[in-house]
Amino acid sequence: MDASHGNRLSRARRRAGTVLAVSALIGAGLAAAGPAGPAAAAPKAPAAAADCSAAYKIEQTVDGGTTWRMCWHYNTYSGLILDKISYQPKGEPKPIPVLTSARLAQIHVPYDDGDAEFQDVTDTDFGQALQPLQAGECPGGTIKTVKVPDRGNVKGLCTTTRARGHAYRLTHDQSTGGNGKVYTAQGKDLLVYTVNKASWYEYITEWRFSSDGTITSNVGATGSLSPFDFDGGDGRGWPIGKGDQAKAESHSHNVFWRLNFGLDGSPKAKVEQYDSKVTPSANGGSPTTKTTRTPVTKELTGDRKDMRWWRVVSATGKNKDKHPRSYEIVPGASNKHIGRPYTKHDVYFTEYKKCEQYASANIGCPNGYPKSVDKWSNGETLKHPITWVNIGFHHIARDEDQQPMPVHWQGFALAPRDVTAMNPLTPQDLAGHNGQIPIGN
Ligand SMILES: [Cu+2]
Repeated sequence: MDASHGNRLSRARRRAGTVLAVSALIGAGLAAAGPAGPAAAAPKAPAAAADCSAAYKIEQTVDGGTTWRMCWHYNTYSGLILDKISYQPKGEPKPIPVLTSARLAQIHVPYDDGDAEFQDVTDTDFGQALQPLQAGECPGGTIKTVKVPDRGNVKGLCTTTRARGHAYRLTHDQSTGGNGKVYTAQGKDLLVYTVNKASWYEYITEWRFSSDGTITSNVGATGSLSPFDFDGGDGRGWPIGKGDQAKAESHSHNVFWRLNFGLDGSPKAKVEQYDSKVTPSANGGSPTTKTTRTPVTKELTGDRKDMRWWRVVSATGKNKDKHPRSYEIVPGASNKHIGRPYTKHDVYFTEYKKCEQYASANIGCPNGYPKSVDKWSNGETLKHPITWVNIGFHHIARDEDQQPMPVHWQGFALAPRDVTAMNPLTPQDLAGHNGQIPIGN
Protein backbone atom coordinates (compact mmCIF):
# COMPACT_ATOMS: atom_id res chain seq x y z
CA MET A 1 0.00 0.00 0.00
CA ASP A 2 1.52 3.32 -0.97
CA ALA A 3 1.47 6.50 1.07
CA SER A 4 -1.54 7.97 -0.66
CA HIS A 5 -3.55 4.88 0.15
CA GLY A 6 -2.46 5.07 3.74
CA ASN A 7 -3.48 8.70 4.02
CA ARG A 8 -6.71 8.05 2.34
CA LEU A 9 -7.48 5.08 4.51
CA SER A 10 -6.84 6.93 7.71
CA ARG A 11 -8.74 9.95 6.49
CA ALA A 12 -11.70 8.37 4.85
CA ARG A 13 -12.25 5.05 6.45
CA ARG A 14 -10.65 4.51 9.78
CA ARG A 15 -11.40 5.63 13.24
CA ALA A 16 -7.98 6.56 14.51
CA GLY A 17 -6.31 3.80 16.42
CA THR A 18 -9.12 1.31 16.41
CA VAL A 19 -7.82 -1.13 13.87
CA LEU A 20 -4.34 -1.33 15.36
CA ALA A 21 -5.69 -1.75 18.84
CA VAL A 22 -7.95 -4.56 17.76
CA SER A 23 -5.22 -6.36 15.84
CA ALA A 24 -2.86 -6.20 18.77
CA LEU A 25 -5.40 -7.60 21.15
CA ILE A 26 -6.57 -10.52 19.14
CA GLY A 27 -3.25 -11.65 17.76
CA ALA A 28 -3.77 -14.34 15.18
CA GLY A 29 -7.21 -13.07 14.39
CA LEU A 30 -9.28 -15.94 15.61
CA ALA A 31 -10.80 -14.14 18.55
CA ALA A 32 -14.32 -15.24 19.05
CA ALA A 33 -17.12 -14.69 21.46
CA GLY A 34 -19.48 -17.38 22.50
CA PRO A 35 -19.11 -21.02 23.40
CA ALA A 36 -18.89 -22.36 19.87
CA GLY A 37 -15.36 -21.03 19.40
CA PRO A 38 -13.75 -20.34 16.04
CA ALA A 39 -15.62 -21.84 13.13
CA ALA A 40 -12.51 -23.65 12.05
CA ALA A 41 -12.46 -25.62 15.25
CA ALA A 42 -16.02 -26.87 14.97
CA PRO A 43 -16.16 -30.54 15.90
CA LYS A 44 -16.90 -33.24 13.37
CA ALA A 45 -19.62 -34.81 15.48
CA PRO A 46 -23.06 -34.84 13.91
CA ALA A 47 -24.91 -31.64 14.62
CA ALA A 48 -28.06 -33.46 15.60
CA ALA A 49 -29.30 -30.48 17.52
CA ALA A 50 -27.68 -27.21 18.40
CA ASP A 51 -25.63 -28.02 21.47
CA CYS A 52 -24.71 -24.54 22.56
CA SER A 53 -26.03 -22.76 25.62
CA ALA A 54 -29.40 -21.05 25.42
CA ALA A 55 -27.98 -17.57 24.81
CA TYR A 56 -26.17 -18.80 21.67
CA LYS A 57 -28.91 -21.00 20.33
CA ILE A 58 -31.47 -20.14 17.67
CA GLU A 59 -34.40 -22.47 17.19
CA GLN A 60 -37.53 -21.64 15.26
CA THR A 61 -40.41 -23.68 13.91
CA VAL A 62 -41.92 -22.05 10.85
CA ASP A 63 -44.87 -22.98 8.63
CA GLY A 64 -45.54 -26.63 7.84
CA GLY A 65 -43.83 -27.75 11.02
CA THR A 66 -40.29 -27.18 9.73
CA THR A 67 -37.78 -26.44 12.49
CA TRP A 68 -34.44 -24.75 11.97
CA ARG A 69 -31.76 -24.97 14.66
CA MET A 70 -28.35 -23.39 14.87
CA CYS A 71 -25.79 -21.89 17.17
CA TRP A 72 -24.09 -18.57 16.67
CA HIS A 73 -20.95 -16.84 17.78
CA TYR A 74 -19.30 -13.56 16.97
CA ASN A 75 -15.93 -12.85 15.41
CA THR A 76 -14.11 -9.52 15.41
CA TYR A 77 -13.75 -9.55 11.63
CA SER A 78 -16.66 -11.38 10.00
CA GLY A 79 -19.11 -10.47 12.71
CA LEU A 80 -21.91 -13.01 12.92
CA ILE A 81 -21.01 -16.68 12.39
CA LEU A 82 -23.71 -19.33 12.29
CA ASP A 83 -22.72 -22.83 13.40
CA LYS A 84 -24.25 -26.29 13.31
CA ILE A 85 -27.19 -25.33 11.15
CA SER A 86 -29.75 -28.12 10.91
CA TYR A 87 -33.10 -28.49 9.21
CA GLN A 88 -35.96 -30.70 10.39
CA PRO A 89 -39.08 -30.69 8.28
CA LYS A 90 -42.21 -32.38 9.55
CA GLY A 91 -41.91 -36.10 9.03
CA GLU A 92 -38.15 -36.27 9.54
CA PRO A 93 -37.39 -38.12 12.79
CA LYS A 94 -34.35 -36.00 13.58
CA PRO A 95 -32.67 -32.77 12.48
CA ILE A 96 -30.70 -33.01 9.23
CA PRO A 97 -27.32 -31.28 9.65
CA VAL A 98 -26.63 -28.91 6.75
CA LEU A 99 -23.80 -26.48 7.53
CA THR A 100 -21.06 -26.68 10.14
CA SER A 101 -20.48 -22.95 9.75
CA ALA A 102 -21.54 -20.08 7.50
CA ARG A 103 -20.36 -16.49 7.45
CA LEU A 104 -19.05 -13.52 5.52
CA ALA A 105 -15.50 -14.00 4.28
CA GLN A 106 -14.74 -10.53 2.89
CA ILE A 107 -16.19 -7.37 1.36
CA HIS A 108 -13.71 -6.05 -1.18
CA VAL A 109 -14.38 -2.45 -2.26
CA PRO A 110 -12.20 -1.15 -5.10
CA TYR A 111 -12.90 2.40 -6.37
CA ASP A 112 -12.99 2.80 -10.14
CA ASP A 113 -10.10 5.28 -10.33
CA GLY A 114 -7.73 2.88 -8.58
CA ASP A 115 -7.11 5.42 -5.82
CA ALA A 116 -8.67 3.42 -3.03
CA GLU A 117 -9.32 -0.24 -2.39
CA PHE A 118 -10.67 -1.64 0.84
CA GLN A 119 -11.06 -5.01 2.50
CA ASP A 120 -13.99 -4.04 4.67
CA VAL A 121 -14.19 -7.24 6.73
CA THR A 122 -10.55 -7.58 7.72
CA ASP A 123 -9.21 -4.03 7.40
CA THR A 124 -11.93 -1.79 8.81
CA ASP A 125 -13.58 -2.09 12.21
CA PHE A 126 -16.51 -3.96 10.64
CA GLY A 127 -16.82 -6.59 13.38
CA GLN A 128 -16.17 -4.11 16.17
CA ALA A 129 -18.74 -1.70 14.82
CA LEU A 130 -21.75 -3.94 15.39
CA GLN A 131 -24.74 -1.62 15.53
CA PRO A 132 -27.29 -1.75 18.36
CA LEU A 133 -30.73 -2.41 16.91
CA GLN A 134 -33.88 -0.58 17.85
CA ALA A 135 -36.93 -2.65 18.74
CA GLY A 136 -38.71 -1.56 15.56
CA GLU A 137 -35.91 -3.02 13.44
CA CYS A 138 -36.71 -6.53 14.57
CA PRO A 139 -40.50 -6.72 14.24
CA GLY A 140 -41.99 -9.64 16.10
CA GLY A 141 -38.58 -10.98 17.02
CA THR A 142 -35.88 -10.98 19.68
CA ILE A 143 -32.79 -8.81 19.77
CA LYS A 144 -29.99 -10.83 21.31
CA THR A 145 -27.03 -9.40 23.16
CA VAL A 146 -23.66 -9.91 21.47
CA LYS A 147 -20.42 -9.79 23.44
CA VAL A 148 -18.23 -7.86 21.04
CA PRO A 149 -14.59 -8.55 21.91
CA ASP A 150 -12.85 -5.49 23.33
CA ARG A 151 -16.04 -3.49 23.27
CA GLY A 152 -18.71 -5.04 25.43
CA ASN A 153 -22.33 -5.99 25.05
CA VAL A 154 -24.29 -4.79 22.05
CA LYS A 155 -27.95 -5.63 21.50
CA GLY A 156 -27.32 -6.30 17.88
CA LEU A 157 -28.55 -9.71 16.70
CA CYS A 158 -32.13 -9.90 15.48
CA THR A 159 -33.92 -13.22 15.13
CA THR A 160 -37.46 -13.06 13.85
CA THR A 161 -39.74 -14.45 11.15
CA ARG A 162 -40.86 -12.87 7.91
CA ALA A 163 -43.64 -13.74 5.49
CA ARG A 164 -42.43 -15.17 2.20
CA GLY A 165 -45.65 -15.27 0.19
CA HIS A 166 -46.78 -18.46 -1.49
CA ALA A 167 -45.00 -21.63 -0.45
CA TYR A 168 -47.03 -23.55 -3.06
CA ARG A 169 -50.39 -23.71 -4.79
CA LEU A 170 -52.20 -26.54 -6.56
CA THR A 171 -55.74 -26.86 -7.81
CA HIS A 172 -56.44 -30.57 -7.74
CA ASP A 173 -58.36 -30.43 -10.99
CA GLN A 174 -61.56 -32.44 -11.24
CA SER A 175 -61.25 -32.62 -15.03
CA THR A 176 -58.24 -34.92 -14.52
CA GLY A 177 -59.81 -36.91 -11.73
CA GLY A 178 -58.79 -34.70 -8.82
CA ASN A 179 -60.92 -33.85 -5.85
CA GLY A 180 -61.39 -30.21 -6.79
CA LYS A 181 -59.62 -28.92 -3.71
CA VAL A 182 -57.15 -26.08 -3.76
CA TYR A 183 -53.98 -26.79 -1.81
CA THR A 184 -52.13 -23.62 -0.93
CA ALA A 185 -49.92 -22.34 1.85
CA GLN A 186 -48.18 -19.16 2.81
CA GLY A 187 -44.50 -19.49 3.69
CA LYS A 188 -42.63 -17.97 6.56
CA ASP A 189 -38.88 -17.63 6.99
CA LEU A 190 -36.69 -17.53 10.05
CA LEU A 191 -34.68 -14.34 9.66
CA VAL A 192 -31.35 -13.74 11.41
CA TYR A 193 -29.43 -10.52 10.89
CA THR A 194 -26.90 -8.02 12.15
CA VAL A 195 -25.85 -4.54 11.03
CA ASN A 196 -22.14 -3.71 10.91
CA LYS A 197 -20.69 -0.32 10.12
CA ALA A 198 -17.65 -0.02 7.89
CA SER A 199 -16.80 3.67 7.97
CA TRP A 200 -19.55 5.46 6.01
CA TYR A 201 -21.35 2.32 4.92
CA GLU A 202 -23.61 0.10 6.95
CA TYR A 203 -23.88 -3.52 5.91
CA ILE A 204 -26.90 -5.59 6.85
CA THR A 205 -25.93 -9.27 6.87
CA GLU A 206 -29.11 -11.25 6.56
CA TRP A 207 -29.72 -15.01 6.68
CA ARG A 208 -33.10 -16.51 5.86
CA PHE A 209 -34.17 -20.07 6.56
CA SER A 210 -37.31 -21.16 4.77
CA SER A 211 -39.83 -23.85 5.60
CA ASP A 212 -39.00 -25.62 2.32
CA GLY A 213 -35.35 -26.07 3.28
CA THR A 214 -33.90 -23.12 1.35
CA ILE A 215 -31.20 -20.98 2.97
CA THR A 216 -30.64 -17.48 1.62
CA SER A 217 -27.99 -14.95 2.54
CA ASN A 218 -27.87 -11.37 1.39
CA VAL A 219 -25.75 -8.40 2.27
CA GLY A 220 -27.48 -5.04 2.07
CA ALA A 221 -25.34 -1.95 1.68
CA THR A 222 -26.78 1.24 3.13
CA GLY A 223 -25.59 4.17 5.25
CA SER A 224 -23.85 6.98 3.38
CA LEU A 225 -21.61 7.43 0.40
CA SER A 226 -18.12 8.25 1.62
CA PRO A 227 -17.75 12.07 1.56
CA PHE A 228 -14.07 11.56 0.77
CA ASP A 229 -14.86 9.89 -2.53
CA PHE A 230 -16.48 12.70 -4.49
CA ASP A 231 -13.56 12.97 -6.91
CA GLY A 232 -15.33 11.24 -9.78
CA GLY A 233 -14.72 14.10 -12.21
CA ASP A 234 -12.53 11.83 -14.28
CA GLY A 235 -15.47 10.21 -16.05
CA ARG A 236 -15.63 7.52 -13.37
CA GLY A 237 -18.31 9.10 -11.23
CA TRP A 238 -21.86 10.43 -11.27
CA PRO A 239 -23.00 13.92 -10.25
CA ILE A 240 -25.40 13.71 -7.33
CA GLY A 241 -25.35 17.38 -6.24
CA LYS A 242 -27.02 20.27 -8.12
CA GLY A 243 -26.17 20.38 -11.81
CA ASP A 244 -22.78 18.90 -12.51
CA GLN A 245 -21.67 19.02 -8.89
CA ALA A 246 -20.47 16.39 -6.44
CA LYS A 247 -19.44 13.52 -8.65
CA ALA A 248 -19.45 10.46 -6.43
CA GLU A 249 -16.72 8.05 -7.45
CA SER A 250 -18.01 4.72 -8.73
CA HIS A 251 -16.81 1.56 -7.01
CA SER A 252 -17.61 -2.10 -6.49
CA HIS A 253 -18.69 -4.13 -3.48
CA ASN A 254 -17.44 -7.68 -3.94
CA VAL A 255 -18.92 -9.78 -1.16
CA PHE A 256 -17.55 -13.21 -0.27
CA TRP A 257 -19.11 -15.90 1.89
CA ARG A 258 -17.46 -18.99 3.34
CA LEU A 259 -19.62 -22.09 3.72
CA ASN A 260 -18.45 -25.18 5.55
CA PHE A 261 -21.03 -27.86 4.79
CA GLY A 262 -21.62 -30.69 7.22
CA LEU A 263 -24.36 -32.57 5.39
CA ASP A 264 -25.71 -35.44 7.46
CA GLY A 265 -23.15 -34.60 10.11
CA SER A 266 -20.07 -35.34 8.01
CA PRO A 267 -17.50 -32.87 6.67
CA LYS A 268 -16.97 -35.22 3.73
CA ALA A 269 -18.92 -34.31 0.64
CA LYS A 270 -18.76 -34.47 -3.13
CA VAL A 271 -19.05 -31.49 -5.43
CA GLU A 272 -20.69 -31.69 -8.84
CA GLN A 273 -21.03 -29.24 -11.72
CA TYR A 274 -23.92 -29.48 -14.18
CA ASP A 275 -24.00 -27.92 -17.63
CA SER A 276 -26.79 -28.03 -20.16
CA LYS A 277 -26.31 -27.46 -23.86
CA VAL A 278 -29.23 -26.45 -26.05
CA THR A 279 -29.12 -27.42 -29.72
CA PRO A 280 -31.60 -25.86 -32.15
CA SER A 281 -33.07 -28.35 -34.55
CA ALA A 282 -31.56 -28.41 -38.04
CA ASN A 283 -34.81 -29.41 -39.71
CA GLY A 284 -37.36 -27.14 -38.06
CA GLY A 285 -38.21 -29.50 -35.22
CA SER A 286 -37.98 -28.77 -31.53
CA PRO A 287 -34.65 -27.87 -29.97
CA THR A 288 -33.01 -30.47 -27.73
CA THR A 289 -31.05 -29.99 -24.53
CA LYS A 290 -28.38 -32.23 -23.11
CA THR A 291 -27.27 -32.00 -19.49
CA THR A 292 -23.94 -33.32 -18.33
CA ARG A 293 -22.67 -33.89 -14.81
CA THR A 294 -19.01 -33.27 -14.08
CA PRO A 295 -17.74 -34.57 -10.75
CA VAL A 296 -15.51 -31.90 -9.19
CA THR A 297 -12.91 -34.08 -7.53
CA LYS A 298 -10.21 -31.45 -7.23
CA GLU A 299 -10.24 -27.85 -6.04
CA LEU A 300 -12.12 -25.63 -8.49
CA THR A 301 -12.35 -21.99 -9.45
CA GLY A 302 -15.84 -21.86 -10.92
CA ASP A 303 -17.41 -19.34 -13.26
CA ARG A 304 -21.10 -18.77 -13.75
CA LYS A 305 -22.57 -19.54 -17.13
CA ASP A 306 -26.07 -19.92 -18.43
CA MET A 307 -27.47 -23.31 -17.46
CA ARG A 308 -24.53 -24.12 -15.21
CA TRP A 309 -24.90 -24.97 -11.55
CA TRP A 310 -23.08 -26.69 -8.72
CA ARG A 311 -24.15 -28.80 -5.82
CA VAL A 312 -22.53 -30.17 -2.68
CA VAL A 313 -23.57 -33.80 -2.19
CA SER A 314 -23.67 -35.66 1.11
CA ALA A 315 -21.17 -38.50 1.30
CA THR A 316 -23.28 -40.41 3.78
CA GLY A 317 -26.95 -39.46 3.84
CA LYS A 318 -29.81 -40.34 1.55
CA ASN A 319 -33.45 -39.36 1.57
CA LYS A 320 -36.32 -41.86 1.75
CA ASP A 321 -36.21 -42.27 -2.05
CA LYS A 322 -32.57 -43.41 -1.63
CA HIS A 323 -31.26 -40.31 -3.39
CA PRO A 324 -28.14 -38.70 -1.92
CA ARG A 325 -28.90 -35.45 -0.14
CA SER A 326 -27.42 -32.29 -1.58
CA TYR A 327 -27.61 -28.50 -1.60
CA GLU A 328 -27.41 -26.49 -4.80
CA ILE A 329 -25.49 -23.21 -4.88
CA VAL A 330 -27.76 -20.57 -6.44
CA PRO A 331 -25.85 -17.30 -6.98
CA GLY A 332 -27.89 -14.12 -7.18
CA ALA A 333 -27.34 -11.31 -9.67
CA SER A 334 -23.67 -10.37 -9.80
CA ASN A 335 -21.37 -7.89 -11.54
CA LYS A 336 -18.15 -9.84 -11.54
CA HIS A 337 -15.16 -7.51 -11.06
CA ILE A 338 -12.06 -9.07 -12.56
CA GLY A 339 -9.56 -6.64 -11.03
CA ARG A 340 -7.94 -9.05 -8.60
CA PRO A 341 -7.19 -12.77 -8.98
CA TYR A 342 -9.59 -13.56 -6.14
CA THR A 343 -12.48 -11.61 -7.66
CA LYS A 344 -12.14 -13.30 -11.06
CA HIS A 345 -14.31 -16.28 -10.20
CA ASP A 346 -17.84 -16.70 -8.86
CA VAL A 347 -17.37 -19.77 -6.69
CA TYR A 348 -14.39 -21.59 -5.27
CA PHE A 349 -14.27 -25.05 -3.81
CA THR A 350 -11.15 -25.58 -1.71
CA GLU A 351 -10.05 -28.40 0.56
CA TYR A 352 -10.60 -27.42 4.19
CA LYS A 353 -7.66 -25.74 5.90
CA LYS A 354 -8.19 -24.34 9.33
CA CYS A 355 -6.32 -21.09 8.70
CA GLU A 356 -8.06 -20.25 5.40
CA GLN A 357 -10.77 -17.97 6.72
CA TYR A 358 -11.03 -14.80 4.60
CA ALA A 359 -11.27 -14.82 0.81
CA SER A 360 -8.70 -12.04 0.50
CA ALA A 361 -6.35 -10.32 2.96
CA ASN A 362 -6.61 -13.53 4.96
CA ILE A 363 -5.66 -13.46 8.62
CA GLY A 364 -4.46 -16.40 10.65
CA CYS A 365 -2.16 -18.42 8.38
CA PRO A 366 1.61 -18.57 8.95
CA ASN A 367 3.84 -15.91 7.38
CA GLY A 368 4.42 -16.50 3.71
CA TYR A 369 1.18 -18.44 3.27
CA PRO A 370 -0.88 -17.17 0.30
CA LYS A 371 -3.45 -14.57 1.31
CA SER A 372 -6.41 -15.27 -0.96
CA VAL A 373 -8.79 -18.00 -2.02
CA ASP A 374 -7.65 -18.13 -5.66
CA LYS A 375 -4.21 -19.30 -4.48
CA TRP A 376 -5.70 -21.95 -2.22
CA SER A 377 -7.53 -23.49 -5.14
CA ASN A 378 -4.56 -25.28 -6.62
CA GLY A 379 -5.66 -28.75 -7.60
CA GLU A 380 -5.80 -30.56 -4.29
CA THR A 381 -8.23 -33.46 -4.03
CA LEU A 382 -11.52 -32.45 -2.41
CA LYS A 383 -12.51 -34.54 0.57
CA HIS A 384 -13.86 -31.87 2.87
CA PRO A 385 -14.79 -29.07 0.47
CA ILE A 386 -15.19 -25.47 1.59
CA THR A 387 -17.47 -23.40 -0.63
CA TRP A 388 -16.70 -19.74 -1.28
CA VAL A 389 -19.29 -17.57 -3.04
CA ASN A 390 -18.39 -14.20 -4.61
CA ILE A 391 -21.18 -11.79 -5.57
CA GLY A 392 -20.26 -8.37 -6.94
CA PHE A 393 -22.15 -5.10 -7.28
CA HIS A 394 -20.81 -2.18 -9.33
CA HIS A 395 -22.09 0.89 -7.58
CA ILE A 396 -22.55 3.90 -9.82
CA ALA A 397 -24.12 6.40 -7.46
CA ARG A 398 -27.45 8.12 -8.22
CA ASP A 399 -29.31 11.08 -6.76
CA GLU A 400 -31.43 8.73 -4.67
CA ASP A 401 -28.35 7.54 -2.78
CA GLN A 402 -28.71 10.59 -0.50
CA GLN A 403 -29.68 10.23 2.26
CA PRO A 404 -29.55 7.63 3.83
CA MET A 405 -28.69 5.43 0.90
CA PRO A 406 -31.47 2.94 0.02
CA VAL A 407 -30.41 -0.62 0.79
CA HIS A 408 -28.88 -2.49 -2.12
CA TRP A 409 -28.93 -6.29 -1.72
CA GLN A 410 -26.58 -8.90 -3.12
CA GLY A 411 -26.38 -12.57 -2.24
CA PHE A 412 -27.15 -16.17 -3.02
CA ALA A 413 -29.31 -19.08 -1.97
CA LEU A 414 -28.71 -22.70 -1.09
CA ALA A 415 -31.54 -24.82 -2.42
CA PRO A 416 -32.20 -28.30 -1.04
CA ARG A 417 -31.99 -30.94 -3.74
CA ASP A 418 -33.18 -34.39 -2.70
CA VAL A 419 -32.75 -33.60 0.98
CA THR A 420 -36.27 -34.95 1.50
CA ALA A 421 -38.07 -37.45 -0.76
CA MET A 422 -40.88 -34.97 -1.48
CA ASN A 423 -41.72 -31.34 -0.88
CA PRO A 424 -41.31 -31.10 2.90
CA LEU A 425 -44.56 -29.10 2.99
CA THR A 426 -46.70 -31.65 1.10
CA PRO A 427 -50.19 -31.76 2.62
CA GLN A 428 -51.28 -35.17 3.91
CA ASP A 429 -53.83 -35.62 1.10
CA LEU A 430 -51.06 -35.59 -1.49
CA ALA A 431 -48.52 -37.65 0.42
CA GLY A 432 -48.99 -40.53 -2.03
CA HIS A 433 -47.89 -38.46 -4.99
CA ASN A 434 -44.25 -39.53 -4.94
CA GLY A 435 -43.06 -40.29 -8.46
CA GLN A 436 -45.47 -40.33 -11.34
CA ILE A 437 -48.72 -38.73 -10.27
CA PRO A 438 -51.63 -41.14 -10.29
CA ILE A 439 -54.06 -40.03 -13.00
CA GLY A 440 -57.75 -40.46 -12.31
CA ASN A 441 -57.32 -40.80 -8.54
CU1 LIG B 1 -21.39 1.58 -2.78
